[in-house]
Order: sequence, then C-alpha cells, then structure tokens
Amino acid sequence: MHMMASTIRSFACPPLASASVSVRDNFKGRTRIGCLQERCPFPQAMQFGRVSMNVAVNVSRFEGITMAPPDPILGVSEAFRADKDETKLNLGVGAYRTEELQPYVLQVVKKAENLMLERGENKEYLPIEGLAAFNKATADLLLGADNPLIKQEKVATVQGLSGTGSLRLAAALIERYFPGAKVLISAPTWGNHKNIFNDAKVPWSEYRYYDPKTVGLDFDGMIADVKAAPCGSFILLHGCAHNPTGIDPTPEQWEKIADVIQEKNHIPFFDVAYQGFASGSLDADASSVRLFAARGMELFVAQSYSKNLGLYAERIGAINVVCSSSDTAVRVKSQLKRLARPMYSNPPVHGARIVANVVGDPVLFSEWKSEMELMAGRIKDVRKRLYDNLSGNDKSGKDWSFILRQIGMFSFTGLNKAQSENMTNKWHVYMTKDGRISLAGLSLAKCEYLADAIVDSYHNVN
Ligand code: KET
Repeated sequence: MHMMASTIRSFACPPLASASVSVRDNFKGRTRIGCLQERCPFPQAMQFGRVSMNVAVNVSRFEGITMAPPDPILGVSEAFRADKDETKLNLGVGAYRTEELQPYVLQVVKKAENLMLERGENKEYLPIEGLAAFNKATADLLLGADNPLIKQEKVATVQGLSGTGSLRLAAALIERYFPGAKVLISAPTWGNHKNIFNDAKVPWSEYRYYDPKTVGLDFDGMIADVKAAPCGSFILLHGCAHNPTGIDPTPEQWEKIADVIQEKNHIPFFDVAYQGFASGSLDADASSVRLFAARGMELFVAQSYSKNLGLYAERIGAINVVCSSSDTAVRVKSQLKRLARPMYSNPPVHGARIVANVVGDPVLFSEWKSEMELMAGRIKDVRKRLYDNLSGNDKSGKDWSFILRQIGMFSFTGLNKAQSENMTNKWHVYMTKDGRISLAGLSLAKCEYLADAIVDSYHNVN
C-alpha cells in the first residue's frame, strides 16, 4: 500500500527513522505538514509534488537495517572462497572431504537415489510431521529398533529441517509450553545454539564444560551448575562428539549427569548431530541417549543426517520427544505439527526418502555402516598424523596428546582468537575463531603444513 499508492500522503511517511531523516535533509525548505495517516510514527513528514516524490521513492524503507556480521562458522567458508592463495585450507565448517579435499557423496546415497528414480516417486506434499517411513527409521536408529519405548508408542517424532530446524522446533515448543523455563548450554558449544534459543525467545545460561587447564571435561563444574539450575530446566547435551571440544563424558560420568538431572526434575535435551561419526558405530554413539531413555526419563532429541549420511544440503533430521505415555506423545506431536505448519508448512521429501531407503534396506544399511567407518577412520588417521607432525615440529616440549584424546570431526586446538587469526592471515588456514579446526576438511598430505602453522601461531602470537 505504501509503495503503490500515488497519494502524496503515503510517500510522505517512511516507516524508518533514518529514512525520514534523509527525506528531510533532501527536501529542506519544502512545506512540512503533519501526517494524516493513523498512528504514523512521523507526524512531521512532508508533503510535496510529483517530482519530489520520485526522489522520495529512492530513499530506502530499509535504511534502518544495519549490516549483520558474518556467521562465525558459515562465514568462514565465504572468506575461504574469496582467498586466491593456492595453499589455502578450509577447516571451518564441519563437512567431510576426501583425501583429495573434495566433497563426498556416499555410495549408498547414490544407490538410494537411483532406487527412487526407478520407482518414479511423486513430489506431492508430505504430511506436516514428515515421511512416515523416515520417522520410523530415525527413531529406530536413535533408540534401537527393539526399544520398548517405540513399541509402546511413547516417542513423538517429527521430521525437521535437519538438526538446526529440529532444534528450532523444539525451542518453539519450549517457549510455548514452558514459558520462562531456562535452557542450560555447555560452555563452549556449537555457535548456533545460542542463536536458536535467542530467536525462539527461550532464556538460556551456560554450564561449565571445558577446562582449559586439563584440556578436558570440567566434570565437577558441570555437575555443580546443573545442580544449581532452577528445577525443571532443560539441559542441552551433545549426544556424542561434543562440538567444538571433541570431549565427551565417560559412561560413568553420563550416569552421574543423569542422576543429577533426575534429582532436579530437569528435562534432558540431546543434540545428536554426529551419530556414527564419533566412534564409527551408530549404536555406541547413541548410548548416552539410550542410557537416559532406559531410566524412564522424558527427553528431547534433535537428530541430523548432515554429517553421517553426508546430506548437508538436503536438510534432513528430526525432533523426537520421548514421553511417559503414548497419550502424551500423541498430544506433543500434535503441537509440534501445529508449530511447524505456519513456519514452513511441511518438510522436504528427498532426504527423508534417502534415509528411509538406506536404513530400511538391510544391504544398504550395512553398506552405510562400512562407509561411515571409512569416513570416521580417515578422520582418525588425519588426527594421528597431525599429532605426529606437531610433536615432531614443536621443539618446545609442549604436550599435544590432547588432540588424540578428542573425538569426532573437530579438534579444539586451544589457539586463541589472535592465534586463530594468524592461522588465516599468514597461513591461509581458515578456521573458527574459537580455535576449532575441522579434521574432516584436512588431508594426510596437508598435516605437516598445518602443524607448521599451528606451532608458529601458538609460539609467536600472544
Ligand atoms: N548440532 C551440532 C552440534 C552441530 O555441530 C551442527 C552443525 C548442527 C546441530 C546442525 O547441523 P544441520 O546441518 O542443521 O543438521 N554443525 C556444523 C555446521 C554448521 O555450523 O551449520 C559445524 O559446526 O560446522
């Protein structure tokens, strides 16, 4: 209405303060009148003739929108693409590359896609909750197909827009049904967690997790902070391969964490983005979630197939809510659907069919496990080579063995912001400013170069 109307009045009241300032400056000396529109925030807007109106249209209504900072993780890939240096290395985003540093599409994914083409599947809308075969496959994979919770229909599963979208949907449910409840997030955590809860208007605070002195888990700090949180808080936990630290609790520590969460009536909220990628085993990597579920606890679990099936761009994942009864699960699912409908209506089908085909076919499923072991194995090899090169190149006697103890896609190097910037500015090694490097983007051949860069940045930059 504002842009289309030809009346003088509508052009005379831009909605943004800075736009109105530039209009005034451009047209100094012209007649000013009070705006006649109801509730207009610019009662001192001007009235002017057709010629002036053209100029007024050129003043953007978006003047007040400031430049957003680059994303701390995905922005690194943008900077990498702009660098013309041949030695450049992108260790920012957690995306698996081959030894030749090329993106990798899993063989099982290609086979599943061929199957889909042969079947000539249609492109009709999915139901709001997603593809039924996917939802079954994803809950089975998470909890184990023979888990009684599944048979008792106590799990509400809704297909989400990958891990991020699934977390966001759960955050919307928390905001709607647990107003004021706090989410506790590990310090540090994946950079997007805080954005997700901020945008969903869910308050959060941090619990201690990483101890720089031991380069390990601050278990006592974590337990104390979880204990101190108001009863009924949500405790966000990384199911495996904690991002960015690569440090997971031991099975005994998981038990103690579960004890405290139960004592305080908190609700565990797992983010499972790396199932199969930490150990190479899908079951072993789900053991934390299964341990909590076996205690009869109600919990949230967000899942992602970006990494373990390499389906980054397909945006396929799920939110599971394990409930104490099947009746509750039906109601929770109905509300998740109600939240999803106005946000994105229903999820995309392609990635869901790939997952359903791979998990649902015993031959493809076992091929997937072998390919995953291969990917996890390549990362472990690179980790070992990097450690060898660091220990060999660094004559200071610094102990780099923490790199071997970390698991998953990443290594948390301990480099600070200035040192990380030196890695990029001097060595063309792109990484996040918290000192995290993605080993999935590293080749054996580049380990020595990387070790040189790390040793230089660590010792020569404060
Ligand atoms: N949880 C964690 C812990 C995580 O590391 C990621 C992605 C996600 C969820 C979401 O992934 P999705 O593709 O929405 O299913 N992490 C990598 C990519 C990113 O930042 O988006 C990363 O840390 O590099």
